[in-house]
Amino acid sequence: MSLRPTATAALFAVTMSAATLTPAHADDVVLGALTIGEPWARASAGMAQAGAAFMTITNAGTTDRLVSAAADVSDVVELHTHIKDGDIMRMRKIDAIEVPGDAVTHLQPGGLHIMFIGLDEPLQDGATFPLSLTFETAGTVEVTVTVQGVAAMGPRTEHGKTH
Ligand SMILES: [Cu+2]
Repeated sequence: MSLRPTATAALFAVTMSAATLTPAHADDVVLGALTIGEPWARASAGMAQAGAAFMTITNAGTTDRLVSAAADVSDVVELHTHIKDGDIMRMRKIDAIEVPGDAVTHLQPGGLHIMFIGLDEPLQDGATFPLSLTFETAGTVEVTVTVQGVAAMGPRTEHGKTH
């Protein structure tokens, strides 16, 4: 049995997934081979000093890296991931978020995210703010983050507690 048809089919499947998993929305932002979909943040709970933004990044080209993010909502903006430390998921600052080619990278609660530390004021449900994203290859683009409810996407991560 030849491996070739299988490999070809797998490659096709991966390519198709990048094109079909994330339907285009009116507010998607395209930057070269990248499509940034539905950037959102969770509203601050009480006096939380930190917040996070999430989105999908669909890459129809070759592997790229998100190397920095900037916004005016906090003292510091960092790229974060979660690592498992025993039974506890902890956040960790990383230098870049890898965005593989022909794939969709999800920034989501409990995983990769953009972290806002030292919020100027609480993120209010329904508010929007500009977020600048800089990719190693594709360059810089500004997206609009929409703040959703405190419980959006489930209560899985509690940023205030893990920092
Ligand atoms: Cu974080």
